[in-house]
Amino acid sequence: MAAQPGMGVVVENFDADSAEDVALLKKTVYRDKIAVLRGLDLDVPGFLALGRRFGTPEAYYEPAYHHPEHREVFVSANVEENGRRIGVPKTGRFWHSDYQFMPRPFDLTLTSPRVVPARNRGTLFIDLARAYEALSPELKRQVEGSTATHTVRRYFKIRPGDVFRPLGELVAEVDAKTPPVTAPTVYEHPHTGERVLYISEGFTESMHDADGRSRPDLLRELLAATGQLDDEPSEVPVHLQTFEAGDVLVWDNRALVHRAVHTDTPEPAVSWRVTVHDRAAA
Ligand code: 7UC
Ligand code: FE
Repeated sequence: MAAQPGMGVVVENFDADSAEDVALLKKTVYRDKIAVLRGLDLDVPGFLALGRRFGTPEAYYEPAYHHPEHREVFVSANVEENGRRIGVPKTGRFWHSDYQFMPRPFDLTLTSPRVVPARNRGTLFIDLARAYEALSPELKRQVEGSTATHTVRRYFKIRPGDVFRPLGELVAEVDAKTPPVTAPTVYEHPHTGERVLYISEGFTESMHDADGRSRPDLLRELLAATGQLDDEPSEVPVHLQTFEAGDVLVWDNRALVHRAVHTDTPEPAVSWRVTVHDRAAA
């Protein structure tokens, strides 16, 4: 394999059957956060098999997202296939980290765009390790010992079968199935040792400081400082990752937040995703 370092490193001639290439790619992803594999030409089983080279895939908890033959493959699509709806349209149009609202977020995300619109293409990323580093000493002091609470509530998608159900009943069901998860605001990345400010505009609903006080002001200030509030200046750059149909993106989901750029025009867009845990459960 050949690669140029930097966020969004492009990798040519990656050999998924080579243990050496897999180990080198993992290192590259933890260091550079995003890798783009070119020219692999994978089908759905091949893409899932590639995911297994990086860890243990976990299927998304909502079946509406599953590929009909391979439940571990999550499908984002705004088109029908042979008159049948496959996957869910317009996913992830908000700053988030995959499964941040679950007790065990995914370590790595692999996506493969299959149909890429001509306009509004790409995915935006912010490096939360870099964001932590860029915080003022005063903000670093304030996040020390604090916790953040995450929930999917605001972005849970109404399923076709939910039509005419009372909203209160749906919200109660979402809360029962995916109760809010509280975790330290900053955690140490197991592979890089970097401190990561693990919050997102989409999923983080509240913060409590080291003394247990609710701190909506601090959460807002941190979201602004990490570049997740539009129109607020921030120290950290937003990275636009572009790709072509058939590429495979592999990213460090625990160190980044991302946001899909979706088209509002009727242009078709389809992508596959496999998410993996790269270590044994604690
Ligand atoms: O439809 C979506 O935007 C999916 C989102 C609520 N969750 C993706 C994830 O992996 O956390
Ligand atoms: Fe996502």
